[in-house]
Amino acid sequence: MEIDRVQKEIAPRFAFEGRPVECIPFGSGHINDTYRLTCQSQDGEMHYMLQRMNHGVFQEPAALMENVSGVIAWLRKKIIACGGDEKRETLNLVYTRDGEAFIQDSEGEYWRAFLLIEQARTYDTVEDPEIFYQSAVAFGRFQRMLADYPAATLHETIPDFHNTVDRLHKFETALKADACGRAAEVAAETQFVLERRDLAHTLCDRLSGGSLPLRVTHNDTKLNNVMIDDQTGRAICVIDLDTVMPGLSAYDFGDSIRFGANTAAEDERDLSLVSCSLELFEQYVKGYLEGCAGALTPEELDALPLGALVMTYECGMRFLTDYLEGDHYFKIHREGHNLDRARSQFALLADMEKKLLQMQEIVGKYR
Ligand code: GN1
Ligand code: MG
Repeated sequence: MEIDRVQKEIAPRFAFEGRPVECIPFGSGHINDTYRLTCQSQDGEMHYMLQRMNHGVFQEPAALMENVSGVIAWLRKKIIACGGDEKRETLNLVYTRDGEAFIQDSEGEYWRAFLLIEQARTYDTVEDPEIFYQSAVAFGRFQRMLADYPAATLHETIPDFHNTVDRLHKFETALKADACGRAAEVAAETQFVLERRDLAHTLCDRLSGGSLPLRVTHNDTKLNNVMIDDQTGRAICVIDLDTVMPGLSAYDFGDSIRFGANTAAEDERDLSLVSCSLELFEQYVKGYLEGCAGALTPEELDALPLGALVMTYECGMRFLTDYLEGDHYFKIHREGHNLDRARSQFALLADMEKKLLQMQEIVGKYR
């Protein structure tokens, strides 16, 4: 059984304190496989987060881990300088017994480990608007702490990650190839995507035209990529640093809205439940602008609501592309899962389109 193997072959290679005694699947990511590892020593139990990196998605694990360790070191320095708790306010890598940031096992798989942040959790849905507000402050602050990070030293872990025009081309290629014979079934969704081709260009054009600045961004700002402290209810730590790369503030803002301001789950099948909550949108705007603390230009502030539309469009398109290609990218838990996800993203986008003006008014209130 895999967990046995993890415990016997993988865990001993890392500098964990104590003896690995339990290893259980953990978290709800769509890409990597994550485990919560318990180690027992004379001093008691220690918990770690052990991850198998998705080698298909992340083609260069060494470059990826250089980014991750560089970003962690940077955050630690800033947190310590502000008198914060660097053990809880950033991820911390556990190095291997040879001092490396990751290992490759006998089957060619790549693994890495982090300290587990205790008495804190992630949320897959917004149970309380305060949590969403907290996540916004954390992502805003994250961006501010990395504002002076030497961006040129960052490797592009996934080239063209939020290049929406490129995502559109990839969708069209998948549609044409129709590798699984699913194109006919998704005619309505295809039409929805193609009717909105202009949307793919909006942010990309502003970036290439120079009106929006390139910043160091997280690029995967889902609510469940922030740890919330059980006791205080405050967001303490931004996790999932795999896609930290140069990007637009509107991407980070927009992806948070796509996931967290949705009144339904990302993969909801009952589309009547899907909508963009303007109350949650407002909470996020308030928190994000507080966290960014004046760092955004007027053009960036203007682009935030559009970021929500573009990220929702792009993500729906990515799910649909993966469905057409046979579900090789995002983990699925049921037949048609990626199609369900795509449909719910498009329902959300349709609702956002009706609310764009109101979103702009809300940003206006806090800028
Ligand atoms: C993936 O790994 P996870 O679940 O946090 C994906 C994001 C998508 C998201 C959709 C590296 O994030 O880009 O927005 O799923 N990450 C990667 O839920 O592709
Ligand atoms: Mg994640």
